[in-house]
Amino acid sequence: MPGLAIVGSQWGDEGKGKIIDYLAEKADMVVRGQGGNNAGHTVVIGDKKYALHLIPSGILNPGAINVIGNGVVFDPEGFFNELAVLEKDGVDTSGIFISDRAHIVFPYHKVLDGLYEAARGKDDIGTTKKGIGPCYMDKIERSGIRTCDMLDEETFREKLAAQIDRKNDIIVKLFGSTPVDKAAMIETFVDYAKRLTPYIKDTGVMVYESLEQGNKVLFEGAQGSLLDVDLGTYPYVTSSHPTSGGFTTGSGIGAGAIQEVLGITKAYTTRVGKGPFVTEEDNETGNKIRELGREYGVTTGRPRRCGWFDAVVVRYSARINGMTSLSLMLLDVLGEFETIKICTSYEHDGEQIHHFPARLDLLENCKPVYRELKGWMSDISACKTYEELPEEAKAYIQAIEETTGVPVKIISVGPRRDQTIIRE
Ligand code: 2SA
Ligand code: MG
Repeated sequence: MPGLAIVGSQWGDEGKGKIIDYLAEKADMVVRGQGGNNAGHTVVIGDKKYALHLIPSGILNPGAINVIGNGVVFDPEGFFNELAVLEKDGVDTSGIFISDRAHIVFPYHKVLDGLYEAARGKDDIGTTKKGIGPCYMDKIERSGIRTCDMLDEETFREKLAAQIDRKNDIIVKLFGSTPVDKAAMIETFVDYAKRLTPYIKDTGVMVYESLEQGNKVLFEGAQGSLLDVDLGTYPYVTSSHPTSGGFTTGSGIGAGAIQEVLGITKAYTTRVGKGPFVTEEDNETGNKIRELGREYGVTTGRPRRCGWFDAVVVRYSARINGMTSLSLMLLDVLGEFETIKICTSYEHDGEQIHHFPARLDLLENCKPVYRELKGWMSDISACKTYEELPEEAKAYIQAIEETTGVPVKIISVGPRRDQTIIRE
């Protein structure tokens, strides 16, 4: 820290929630800069498990300010549901602020998410159907509605009414589907607007001033780098920038504000939704990883596709994020494998590929080139230090450092806070 960015180095679900919660203990501020409640960040405290989607993972650490930045697409309904769960548990939620420049997700965005996906047929993206893509479409098209538009009731009513008419036109005329209820939606959102007013601030100023004061600010990435709309496996991506660059425009700070970039990496690879996945094990091995790692979506409950660690992916991720260190997650899950594989490069038509390619048709025909390592075949979930880890696990960590070019500073051997090994 002071400016520490935490990014997912694969396709999301690397365990960012756990590490952000862990590091948030020492942070003054935790900032989300992209995505929306398509994210699913799991934080385990004692025997309580929290699934956070929109609210930054710093919320479980009293004292930290939690900022939902301008680059986030903000779903009021999802926000209040999440808030209710936390408040029921006695979590102090007073330190949450929402950028006045954040775009709002409305129910028609969710309807359109479903309709666009259905229209793609077998070429669907496999979205979370949270309306994320359609909301970013409006933002880029320059017709979106922002939280600052909620602050004046009359303007908000006008803007929303006009937008609902436009969306209903598409829903009815283009898709032949049922229109959304205009009057009911306006009343619901006018009520949300009143309840949200105290949270809506110019958060860019708050983040800037906190950094100026020398505070520790943690930028919390959602999803993963390979889901970046520019740099990921397009079109099988999300509609935002889950890479370190996304934090500058997404929270209104300069690039120089980020001094460290911590890449969160699973000890294997998973992906939900469609798209190429070179090291996928769509077989017994993949099923075993899924069961041992409990690999099911936090937001949608979908089973995740599983496979071996892909160093081509993480090396690429390290480059596009400027990663300074890695946090290796879920290492304990690999404790029941005789042999563990790391993909060091791809092979395509007899040619070796070392840099992650743009072309999906090419990626789909790439074969993984593996380095095989001996598994440790033991339960490491009680290990407290690096020294306590079995030699085979240390060799695996070393191979990851070698093949990705990034030092592994944190190792996670279980979901709890005390199952975290910090290497000095
Ligand atoms: P969207 O809804 O437009 O963002 O979907 C586009 C693609 O992005 C993927 N995506 C995700 N991948 C992993 N984890 C995500 N969050 C949840 C979780 C997902 C869940 O933490 O488990 O519960 O299913 C997430 N959000 C979006 C998505 O699968 C599409 O490939
Ligand atoms: Mg997740």
